[in-house]
Parts: sequence; structure tokens; C-alpha cells
Amino acid sequence: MLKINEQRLLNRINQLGEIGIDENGARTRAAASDTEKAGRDQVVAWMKEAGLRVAVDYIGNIFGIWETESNKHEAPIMMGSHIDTVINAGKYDGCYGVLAGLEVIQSLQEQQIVTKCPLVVGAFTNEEGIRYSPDMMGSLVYAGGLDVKEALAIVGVDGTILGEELKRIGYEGTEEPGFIKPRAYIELHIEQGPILDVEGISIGAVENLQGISWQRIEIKGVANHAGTTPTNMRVDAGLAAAKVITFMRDRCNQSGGTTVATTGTIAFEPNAINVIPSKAVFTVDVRNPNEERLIAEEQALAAYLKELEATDKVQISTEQLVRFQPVQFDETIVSMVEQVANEMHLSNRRMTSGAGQDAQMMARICPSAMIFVPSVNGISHNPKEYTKDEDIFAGANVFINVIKNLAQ
Ligand code: HGY
Ligand code: MN
Ligand code: MN
Repeated sequence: MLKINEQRLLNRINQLGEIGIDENGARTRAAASDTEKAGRDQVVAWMKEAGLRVAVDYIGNIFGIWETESNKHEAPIMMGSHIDTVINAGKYDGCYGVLAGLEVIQSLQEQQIVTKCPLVVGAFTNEEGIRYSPDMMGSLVYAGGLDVKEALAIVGVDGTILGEELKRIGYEGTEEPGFIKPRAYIELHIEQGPILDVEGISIGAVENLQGISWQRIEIKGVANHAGTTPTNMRVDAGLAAAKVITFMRDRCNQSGGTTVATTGTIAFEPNAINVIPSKAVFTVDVRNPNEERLIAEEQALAAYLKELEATDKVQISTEQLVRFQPVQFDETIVSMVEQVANEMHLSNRRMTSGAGQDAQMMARICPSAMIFVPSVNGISHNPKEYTKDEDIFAGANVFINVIKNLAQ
């Protein structure tokens, strides 16, 4: 079985993890920001060090391409993930997959193994979607799910325009999204959940990915005095928002653990300690691996908002920000991940990705699958995100053998 250069991979994960870091050891590299540019520049430099041809498409997706005279007419295998992060992020989410993909290529080169097809490693733009919605945007555009001009015109939560920001950071690319037609796409990623860690399993063969629905909800009430207004005369947008958040938690509790819902952002107007909120604007992120169940959750929420307008005399409007159906990954690749893990005597299990991933978009254009490694205590999207070195190495060593097998 092949092995990667474990120390080089670990060093790069740590080095990239330092980019955008603050005094508390948290890093933030929002899509097309200055810190993300610094991360992009570092990854491009490593790709060039490995002798890869670097290409960037119109939405700023970066690709490192290894092709030889003997294999350049074959459709490539693509590996990849993302290097943008959420706010106060860990250092593994996304970065592990990009750097491990680069490591696989560099290790194959160094072991004089020329694959029968080219290998590509991609770093997709704006996977996290915290600055510009939707998330997985770069891979969605790449897979033809969103028009690139429309994507470049998207206005961020900070009022900036994605296309202008990509230009500003020097990543307004020259290739048409979709310019490489991979024969397969494989993404190595941390689980970001507790299953592998709790069960003491080293490798996740990810066979599917849950559906995602993001909505922005605006509730209008009536500003009034916090002290003089009797409770029964209040039209309280803040209270109504709180009711929606607890309603969604009740739905999750009734779902047998299959539905998860999160309100990650909320803002009140006028946002003063002694004024009943006249407006609440917040987001609801709902997910379920089953499409019918996800639709049922969305319908239940819509019905509850209608009810709330009557009971609380508020006005409610919603905007759908993201809606991705559940995705099934490619059975041949999933079983190859299991087979390689077994040959390497690594415990493994099939599982669902709770997180959205670039692989779910690439699955629209080619056979795709993912490999997970454990996240200690299931923590992610948090500076405490951690994966043990031996799991980092195990995942990347499975990765290089899966790629070698697929590429032969
Ligand atoms: O939202 C997600 O699941 C991913 O981290 N973008
Ligand atoms: Mn990720
Ligand atoms: Mn993430």
C-alpha cells in the first residue's frame, strides 16, 4: 500500500491554519477576503512547487493539474475541497481535503507512479457561504447549478459584490467553470460530527449527504416602550422570533434525530435595551437526509409562521437562500474506500454527511464520493476543531490508494 509524506501534509495544514488567525487561535478566511487571498496564494505556491499547472475559472475556483504526455488525453480524476472558512474556524475543515489532494499528487510523483489519467486538485470558491449565499457556490457554479454571471453579481452580507472582490484579490479567473470534465471526484474531509469519534472508527465511507434548506425570515412588530407597554398590547417581533426558534427545536425533537435546525444569525431593530423590537431578521438552516421529510419541515415552518401572524399580530416575510436536495454518492467509489480501508486494517463504516460539501455539487457532473476522518468530540466550525495526527495520516493514506486504484 502507498503512503503519503505525512509530515509535509501536517506541516502544510498547520501553516495554512496560521493564515487569518487571531490572538485566540481562531482563524477567519471569508470568501474573497484579504485573509482568504493569503490562503489562496499559499496553496497556489504549493501547487506550483509540485510542478502542477494552475488554472483559475471565472468564479475563482483554483485547480492544480498534473498531466503527462502519456495521459493528457484522458479524462482526469479530480480531488478537492475548499480553503475558505466560517468565522472563528478550525484549521481542518476543507483545507485537509485540498492539501491531502495536493499531497497525493506530490507523493505519486515522488514514487514515480504515473497514473493512466491526469490528476487535478481543486480549491472551490465560497464553500461556506457566510459572506455570500449560497454556500458551496464555487462548486455549484462549476457543476452548472448556478449561472456564473449571476453568482459574480451576488451581494454579500457586508454589501460587497463577489465579482468585484474576486477581482480585487486577483482571482478573477480565465477559465469557463466546468472546463475540466472529471471522470470522478473524491473529497477527503473531517466528519465535523461525533459518530466516528464516539464509535472509535478511523474511516467514514460517505455514501450520501443530507438535504439543506436556508431561509431568511423577517418579522415586523411595533416598537414601543419596554416599561409602559402592557404585555397584552405588545406586537413584539423579538418574542415571535424566539417562538420560531423553539418551534424548530420541537420539530427536531419529534423527528427521531433526522431533522436538525439552526438559527445562526439574528438581528433586532432598533436593537435598544428598552425598546420592544419592531423588527427581527434571522436565518433558519434546516436539514434532513430524506427529501420528503425536509419538505414536511419546510411546510410545517410555513404553516407556523402563518399562525404566528394571527396570534402575535406580526407581519412575516421569508426569503429562500439555499435549497439543495439530498445526494447519493457513487457506489463503486464508496465500496473502493471500504475495500482500501479494510486492506489497510483500518476500521470503517458507511455514513451520511451532515454538512454540505463541494462533493454534493460535483456529483451532478461525475461519479463522486467522500472519505471522512474523525473529529474529536464532533466539534467543528469552532477553533477547537481537532483531528488526531494518526487519523489525518490514515485518511490521506486511504486517499492515495483509492486514487491510485481509480486512476489505473
Ligand atoms: O453549511 C455547511 O454544511 C457547509 O459547512 N458549508
Ligand atoms: Mn467543509
Ligand atoms: Mn464548513
